Amino acid sequence: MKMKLLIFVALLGLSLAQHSPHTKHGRTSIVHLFEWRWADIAAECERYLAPNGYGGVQISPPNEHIVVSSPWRPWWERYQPIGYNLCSRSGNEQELQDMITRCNNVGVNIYVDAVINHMCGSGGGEGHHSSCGSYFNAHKKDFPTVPYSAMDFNDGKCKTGSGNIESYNDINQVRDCRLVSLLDLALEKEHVRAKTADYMNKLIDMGVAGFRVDACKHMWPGDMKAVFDRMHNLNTHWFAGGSRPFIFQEVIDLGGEPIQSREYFGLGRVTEFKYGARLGNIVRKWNGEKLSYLKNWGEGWGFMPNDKAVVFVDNHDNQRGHGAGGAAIVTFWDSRLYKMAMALMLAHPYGVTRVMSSFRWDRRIVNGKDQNDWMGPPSFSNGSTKPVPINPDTTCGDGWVCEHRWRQIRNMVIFRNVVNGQPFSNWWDNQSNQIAFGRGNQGFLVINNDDWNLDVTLNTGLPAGTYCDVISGDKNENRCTGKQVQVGGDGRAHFQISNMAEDPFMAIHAESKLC
Ligand code: QV4
Ligand code: CA
Repeated sequence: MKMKLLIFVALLGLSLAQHSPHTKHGRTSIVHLFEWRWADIAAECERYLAPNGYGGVQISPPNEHIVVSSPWRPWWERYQPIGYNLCSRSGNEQELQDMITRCNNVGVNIYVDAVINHMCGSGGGEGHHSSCGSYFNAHKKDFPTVPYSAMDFNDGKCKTGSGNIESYNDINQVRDCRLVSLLDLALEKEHVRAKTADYMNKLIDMGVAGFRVDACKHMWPGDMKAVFDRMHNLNTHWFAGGSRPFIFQEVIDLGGEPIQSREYFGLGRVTEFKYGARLGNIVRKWNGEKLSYLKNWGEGWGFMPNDKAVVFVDNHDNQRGHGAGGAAIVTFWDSRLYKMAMALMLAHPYGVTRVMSSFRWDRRIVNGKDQNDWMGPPSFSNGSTKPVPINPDTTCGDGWVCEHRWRQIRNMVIFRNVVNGQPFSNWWDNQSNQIAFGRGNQGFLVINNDDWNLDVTLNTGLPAGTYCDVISGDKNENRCTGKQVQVGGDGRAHFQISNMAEDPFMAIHAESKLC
């Protein structure tokens, strides 16, 4: 009996471990540096992410991928692996290792986007048009650098006429057929399990802290478990002995499909796509939604359990109409609402938060569809990705948006670190689109998304003092560069926010208090 209990506790500990991002120094958020080169990420860890409290970086897939020339070098070519050599549009293996080392040395974790459901599209052709020039033959399903051959794919199991997923209502086809023609790996096979696990282990040994696992809806949880159970513990040069890799699984579950997020909770965290879709509707005030409805935001909205969720306002897919969420999703293109949504997410205790960092493209929406949703990162004419130049005012140049450097977003990332572990508290709303809430006695956020001014005295829960609003400015040498807030001995403070303000919200926290 006792033995059984011990085994149960051990198993629970083992699986729960893959839910921790292992972020250091009280840092809580991850940033997705979409399509950045390894050399730029290494520099960004040292010069910006560590000093500003970012806990980790989600990187684009580092493995060898197909090179697509029609359309010209789309961003999505990296979701078509042709092998596991660590040589991609972002750089080679040596640059990858240098980035992992330098980021780890300043306490910023690296999470790899692992594409293990499939290889390239069935129409990917034959030849050396891959990021390191390795030969492959999509028609014969021959990927010699792994190696994979025809018998490593699911085609025999898929029962649809096209060989592609035709209905998301049929669990078997979602998992055994091809997602948009991508050659579907047979993860039930020992050889495929061994090769995918070797790939992940190589990265773990290099020092990564975990994985964003692509297309998990399209893999059987049992097969994934077999792969993940082979994962090494994290490299003890940077992580405590016995640390399991952080796993967060891309499953798009907006409800209404037979495959549900909860099937994956045992393996790690899961992306909560309802979060950004609902939040977009709220800040846009669509369908009669209002900020006051956020009072029970989180599990109260039917989202997955807090300790299973990775949350985000937008991701690299739905910011351009791929994946899920549709037009409700707010992105850097709607910067005013975007900053507001990001502040809400970062102030609210629910989930592990991921910040999106994008590149600009020639967005051209015709009948609701972006004609240029394929466009790749800022590149030279030969297709190689441009470096990220930093302007004197700390913004990024050459088409890199760097949302993570926007003052309002960066300061809310710091806010989240300061209030970490504190309860959701002191909620106030006007039954419309003016709301406020705090996090214990450490931080307080006020938002006005109504079409009239906000003018109200609220209980902040904070100790008496003068605080800098970290949305309109910073605390700099014990002075505020933006607005100030006076909190009285009773914890109350007066707030005024114009509905015309570019940023109609304010945030104060323990570390923005003047001495
Ligand atoms: C096209 C047709 C197919 C046709 C095929 C014929 O669409 O119907 O059979 O040609 O050859 C690209 C193209 C796509 C093309 C396909 C294969 O866009 O038109 O098929 O390549 O050549 C990204 C992009 C996809 C892209 C893919 C591979 O979003 O457009 O496909 O990369 O390059 C679902 C999933 C979810 C997924 C989401 C987008 O459940 O898992 O869709 N999200 C993840 C990633 C995403 C990535 C993939 C999965 C695939 O976040 O970025 O897709 O790795 O909801
Ligand atoms: Ca599959």
